[in-house]
Amino acid sequence: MGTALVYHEDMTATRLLWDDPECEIECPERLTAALDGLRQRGLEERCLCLSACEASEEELGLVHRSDYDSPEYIALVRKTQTLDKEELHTLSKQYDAVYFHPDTFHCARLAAGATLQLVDAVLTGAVHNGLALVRPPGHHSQRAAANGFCVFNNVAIAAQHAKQKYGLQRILIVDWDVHHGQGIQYIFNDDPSVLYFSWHRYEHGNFWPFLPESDADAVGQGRGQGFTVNLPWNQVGMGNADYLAAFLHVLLPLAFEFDPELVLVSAGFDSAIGDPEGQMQATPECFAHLTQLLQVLAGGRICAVLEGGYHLESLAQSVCMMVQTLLGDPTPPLPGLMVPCQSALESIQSVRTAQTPHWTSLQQMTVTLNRLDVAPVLSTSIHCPGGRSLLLVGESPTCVGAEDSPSPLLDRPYLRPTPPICTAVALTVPGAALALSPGVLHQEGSVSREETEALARLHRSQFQDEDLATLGKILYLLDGILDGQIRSALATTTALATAATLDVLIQRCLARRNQRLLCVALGQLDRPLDLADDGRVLWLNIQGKEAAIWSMFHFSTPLPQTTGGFLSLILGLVLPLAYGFQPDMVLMALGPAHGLQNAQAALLAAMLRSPVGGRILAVVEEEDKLQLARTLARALHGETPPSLGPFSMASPEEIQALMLLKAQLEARWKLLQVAAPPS
Ligand code: Q9C
Ligand code: ZN
Repeated sequence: MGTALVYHEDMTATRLLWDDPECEIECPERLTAALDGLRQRGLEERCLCLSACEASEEELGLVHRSDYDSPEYIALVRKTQTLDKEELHTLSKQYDAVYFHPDTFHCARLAAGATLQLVDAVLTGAVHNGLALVRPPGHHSQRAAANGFCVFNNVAIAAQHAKQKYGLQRILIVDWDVHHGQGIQYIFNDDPSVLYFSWHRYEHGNFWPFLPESDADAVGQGRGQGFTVNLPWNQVGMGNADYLAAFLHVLLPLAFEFDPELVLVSAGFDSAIGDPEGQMQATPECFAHLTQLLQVLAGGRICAVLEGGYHLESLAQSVCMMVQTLLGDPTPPLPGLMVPCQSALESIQSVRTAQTPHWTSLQQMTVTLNRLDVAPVLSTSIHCPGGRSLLLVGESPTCVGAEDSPSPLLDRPYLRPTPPICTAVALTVPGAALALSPGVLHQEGSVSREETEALARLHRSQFQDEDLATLGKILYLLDGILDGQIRSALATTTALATAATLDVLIQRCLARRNQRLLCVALGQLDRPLDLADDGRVLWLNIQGKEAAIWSMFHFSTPLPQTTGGFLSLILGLVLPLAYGFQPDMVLMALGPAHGLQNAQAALLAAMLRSPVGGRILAVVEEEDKLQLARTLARALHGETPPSLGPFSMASPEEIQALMLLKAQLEARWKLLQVAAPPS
């Protein structure tokens, strides 16, 4: 099971035959640049490469079927094969931002066919996921019209195919191209089986294709209401924090509630830095993170299909980022301050408001908002480790346009050799034969007895002899992660030793000059008494009934009992904090009475991997059934976590606790915001 890459060289054939500044950016080099990038980084050879075949006219007809009023669109495109240059030019001018070439029909059929092959490969289980590298793109194409360089709507055809041939009932389309895929929106406007999400440069309607239906208040029609989700960007210069905020606060809550069986990505990279069309600022690494966040959905069944992307270097790097993430490589760190801009927050707020009538996960948040007595913010000037400048309350930055040359941001050597990717497991349970997945290894090494004892001295009373042996093994795992020898690890501890173990691990991390450590402690694990509050450790305890806040770095929150509440906790609190803090590693400890179900623990671990590049050490008490350890080890290793079960709405108490905490922490952790502060 791996990643498919679907391509055919013939798709480089179509090109612009006359002068047209608007269309010249859609050039054959887009495909060769992307493919060269994949080859140079050794990514192509790690994929299952499939050679694209043309879609049949019957398959194209899944979307481009004729009706009584309009002439046959497919026949019209077929005819372009025989037209001369002048006739092609004349026909092209009848559409908005389109050019035809004698090879257009062949290329467009290959593009649609490649997309169908990818969906077949994923839905038959031949691969986990994949990318179709295609030209021409598809998302602007409409039932009987070419538009915006698009001839046939590759992704829409694939969605219809998945419904018809495989009986799928819920398909999510994520369109991260910088333009609105209005073609996809029209095709599924009244269809509740396809959830279409698009963000796009909009500038209050002043950017192509200048449509009112690209705004946030277009939500679909009839039974399809709420299944079109538009997030219009009203300024250029949106960056990594803005894109992440959109995923955490808009797309993912709805996607979890929708519970798709397949995710199709209209993967346009004109939303990346350097692109002349988009003028945005998101760096290529951002697409690794967006991809990994989607991997928890639909059992990891992701089919990405190239749409736009016109800065060749930025396009190639972004494609590589996506493919290496599909292959399971850890996410690289995201550069930049994790602070969404004012305009992005306004857009996020407007789409959440427009979608609230249609989504329980958004309704639960507004129920208590009005009744919330927001306590005064603790402090607005917090020491910031690592010398990064801090923004104070109310200071959301405004977005800036792309610099003339994005090269400083494209030149970073973020394609380091990939460290060995493995998850190590150390178990205290004697003889526990834990059937592990490939790539998950049993680890028997240990830090020396002397060193372990020295580290444990402060907590000596709490360590029995056998606990010390366990501690030595766990410290060995921790060192392995810090040294980059292993990616993530799981260890079991004996009863009562978890809290003391956690203390020692924290001290060890700090002593090893870790810049920042995120501790997620579940259950009855008290905050270590000597825990420094200098911003190097972010301590989040999930337990009990009440939220408590000691500082901007130390706080606790109850464990929600509903799936809705649990998802809000992860998407609305834990991940924004983790992305804002940018830790070097995560310690995740499941202590006494943690109350987490296996699927919840797995989802938490799986999603924490993204902000920390996979560097997680999980510690579990051995009383927990071994099934928990197994599920957790798999999630740490990158397998898609099991489903949480049916969506249940959060209780008012759960939301109240979450909102209170968020309201106080927002001053320091700007990614928590879901609305723009009053300006
Ligand atoms: N400067 C795709 O990315 N021209 N199509 C807009 C605004 C049309 C984009 C002009 C852009 C079409 C697939
Ligand atoms: Zn585009």
